[in-house]
Amino acid sequence: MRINSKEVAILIMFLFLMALVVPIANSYTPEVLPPVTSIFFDEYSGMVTLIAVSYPLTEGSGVNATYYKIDGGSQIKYTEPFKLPEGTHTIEYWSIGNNGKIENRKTKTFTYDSIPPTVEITSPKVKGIYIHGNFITQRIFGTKTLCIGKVPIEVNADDSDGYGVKTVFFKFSNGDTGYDDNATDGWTYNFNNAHFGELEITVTAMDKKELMSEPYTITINVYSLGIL
Ligand SMILES: [Ca+2]
Repeated sequence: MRINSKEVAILIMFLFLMALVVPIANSYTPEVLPPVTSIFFDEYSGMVTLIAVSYPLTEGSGVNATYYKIDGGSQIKYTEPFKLPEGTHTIEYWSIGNNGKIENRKTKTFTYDSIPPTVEITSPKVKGIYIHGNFITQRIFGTKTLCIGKVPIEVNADDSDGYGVKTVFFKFSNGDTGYDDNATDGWTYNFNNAHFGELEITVTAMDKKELMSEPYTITINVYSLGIL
């Protein structure tokens, strides 16, 4: 059989193309791929869901098992969504395919906060005497805090290891209200209106998940023209 130069050229071209195509085709062999695991966190219920998928979907070898660790603890086999403990935690998670391939471990940190903050009034102090907002002394007689002039209120608000306090609300028995949403100088409010006699002050704190504290109330005596 005679082979002319044109046929040789076609043959060389064919071999060249095969050399290119065959390795590409081989690199798509499904068995070499580990599964891919995704993590989902619901901040309201605190539930963590892991979903593992093997690729390619049409010829997937299937997922053998998914595992996770919370805060570097013991390895747990994932069987159903689980609840994150209160506070901030890091989850390490990975899956193993039926092909024996192990996914590289991934980590993700979440905070679960279901506990409202706590709040208390630290100033004016119980039985303190204040003039124009300055603490003067403790009362010896009488049981009630006395403020002559404005009433500077300081509050201690704490959200433990939750999302943190967002706003502190102030409510007064004369109908006044106020709030502080900037903690850089503490949680404070100045009552600076005209008032004579008993005044009930109620504070509540809201965390960044909008959970509200129990109210904290004190009753003081105020004599203020509302000008100082
Ligand atoms: Ca909280």
